[in-house]
Amino acid sequence: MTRYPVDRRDRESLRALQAERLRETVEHAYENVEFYRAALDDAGVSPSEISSVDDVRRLPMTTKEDFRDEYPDGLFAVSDDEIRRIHASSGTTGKPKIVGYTDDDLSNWSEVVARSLAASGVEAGDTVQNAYGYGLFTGGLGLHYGIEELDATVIPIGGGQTQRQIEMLQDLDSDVLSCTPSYALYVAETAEEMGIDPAELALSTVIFGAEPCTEPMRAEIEERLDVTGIDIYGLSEVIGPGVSNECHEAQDGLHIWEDHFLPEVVDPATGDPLPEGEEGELVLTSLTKEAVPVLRYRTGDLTTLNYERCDCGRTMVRMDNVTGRTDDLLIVRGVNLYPSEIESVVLELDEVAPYYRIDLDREDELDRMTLSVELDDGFDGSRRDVRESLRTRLENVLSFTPDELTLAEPGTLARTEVGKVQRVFDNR
Ligand code: DLL
Repeated sequence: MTRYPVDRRDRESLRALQAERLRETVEHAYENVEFYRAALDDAGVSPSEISSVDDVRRLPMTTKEDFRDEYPDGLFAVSDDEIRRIHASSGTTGKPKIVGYTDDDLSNWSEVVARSLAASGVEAGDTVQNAYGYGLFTGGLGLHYGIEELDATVIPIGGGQTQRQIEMLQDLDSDVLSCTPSYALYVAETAEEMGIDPAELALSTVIFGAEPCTEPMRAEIEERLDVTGIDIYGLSEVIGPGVSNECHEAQDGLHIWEDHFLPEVVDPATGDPLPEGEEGELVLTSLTKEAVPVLRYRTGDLTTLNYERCDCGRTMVRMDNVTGRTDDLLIVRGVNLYPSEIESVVLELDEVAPYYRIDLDREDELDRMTLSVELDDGFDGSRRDVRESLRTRLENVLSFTPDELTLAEPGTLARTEVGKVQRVFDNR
């Protein structure tokens, strides 16, 4: 009997637990973090007034800038000697966001990751090859301890060394690979180059996260590696991987582990909560965190919430998979575009490989976009036709045509072996 069975608890008792934990979290933050005390005082909210889940709406919001302003540990709520581990998320600019964990935080984290793995279909005794980066990034160690918590076997290989990675997959018959979606594709591609059919590997599941993955990209991973592709979501400021996870039974949205994280979806422009089912920015409040509690953290990730009962039996709310962030929005000559929308259009075409890049420049005060798309291995058709159908599709679906459309030879666009993939280069 697994220690992580499907959680079917009724929502009423879940909400009661959330209300109790919300109040404790607000009290803890108020008493121990100057930043929160000032913010709550400004908002005129006393922790003792928090009595229901809906009271979360009265709390002030926390942003990425707050983490940066309070660098390194201004948001810590416990003394240094209670901090057992530090992680950091590296932004592209400025100081990283530093987060800390107490003993209890680490065990809660392992538990939510173990739950995520169980929801992914991983069982005790399975072998999981963990190809997320180890180190300050939360992916490596976050997955690692969750795998052990589930009584599965972890291969802590980390990112990179792709040929060795594939030999391990082969020699140790790994059942599960955990890595970014772009790296999963790179593993498939490298295996093919080594003369190994990736579909012949023992792998049954890829648990991908840390980056957006559109449905055509998931389909590509599932087909080439002959696996079930499962999406895991999380962010350092809230804990790391394991905030939410898809279930393998339905693969229809990611269950948020609501006994630890309270979600809301808000209008990114106004911060106002949106009704269920409307897309907006995900805002998370931690319910059990000790070292770095977060109140209404604005994740920047776009999603929707769905409270309908899932086919798998789990009662916890589902979020849509995140394919965009508020700050991903590209405004090109007045047209609003998300890179994921471009990706979906590009990947629908059989003639192209799942590699592309978007370069934005400004020339004579005008925006200029170059879209580079890689041709599929073995392509021998007409480039003109491919270019034509890409242009037509982009125009029909997004009402947008790039200024330049480059078809790159198979294998020539940069691959990411370690860390997160970058596909947009905005030089404006
Ligand atoms: O990426 C934690 C993680 C590690 C999640 C391994 C899943 C697997 P950060 O480096 O702090 O933490 O980056 C968090 O990455 O706000 C999202 O924008 C993005 N992200 C994370 N998971 C997903 C996902 C880790 N499944 C930021 N789909 C988040 C889309 C994701 N985007």
